[in-house]
Amino acid sequence: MFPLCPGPPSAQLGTTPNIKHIVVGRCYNYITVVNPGLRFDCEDIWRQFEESVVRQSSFNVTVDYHRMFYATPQTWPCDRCLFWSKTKRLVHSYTAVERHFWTLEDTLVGYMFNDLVWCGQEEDSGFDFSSCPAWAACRHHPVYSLWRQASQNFAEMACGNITVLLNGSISNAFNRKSMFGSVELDGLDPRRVDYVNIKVVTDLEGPFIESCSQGSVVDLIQILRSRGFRWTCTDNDETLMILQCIQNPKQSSCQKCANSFSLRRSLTFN
Ligand code: N1C
Repeated sequence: MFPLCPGPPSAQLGTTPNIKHIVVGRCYNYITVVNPGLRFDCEDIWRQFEESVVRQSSFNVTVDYHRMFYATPQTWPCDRCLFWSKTKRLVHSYTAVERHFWTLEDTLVGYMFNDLVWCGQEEDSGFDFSSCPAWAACRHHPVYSLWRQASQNFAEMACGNITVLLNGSISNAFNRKSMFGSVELDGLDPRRVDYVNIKVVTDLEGPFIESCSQGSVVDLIQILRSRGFRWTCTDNDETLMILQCIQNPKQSSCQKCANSFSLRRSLTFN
């Protein structure tokens, strides 16, 4: 059985226009501004990527990116890895505030390919800019294959305390078919990882479907236990709730918070 993946909305579109300029530009930005001092050959990385995708004439074969990964070796410190599932938007506002966390998009490969779409053509040797296969064929989808291989590497490297952010407003917050549930969880090594810290966050106004003691999160905890991981689980972490209030201050559950801020401000200014 292969996982069926919920696709990005752009899955039916063709390769992102100007993909080469975007990827090579992001690579230079990463090694020059984001992480100065890293020595990578951005042109070579692009070449390895392009060759993997365009050499692949059949959509029935999984694209093998190992040469590109070989050109982008990267290690990261323990205690920083942040995994997520169905919380992408929130997770990136969270890491913007909690800066010690690292998601896959903070690694070079994740940074270069985030939000892009690509595929080769059956008969031609270039990218297909007019359409790419539907995400339903995801096991062989070139975008899915890259995230799968990147996610596998990311999980295998994780060490110390790691964190997982799950969405408590959907059922199956922990989904065995998701990238986290099918690839990353199995890639984690209990000898390298001290604690798995689960954070379940709901939308401010609900629905409140899953929590640390309810739904699929309980299954995740069971799997972690059986594999010998130590774990913690937190419902509605305060920082995550405040971040949601900043994005949507009119929500009624934010009013208490807003009132206490305005009270404090009036105390300061009066
Ligand atoms: O299937 P998911 O979530 O559980 O995958 C998320 C999980 C994270 O922990 C990441 O480390 O897998 C990693 N990852 C990405 O970082 C990533 N960035 C963009 C996996 N997928 C990623 N994408 C795209 O989002 C990709 O197209 C993939 O299929 C979706 C997964 O999102 P999800 O279902 O919310």
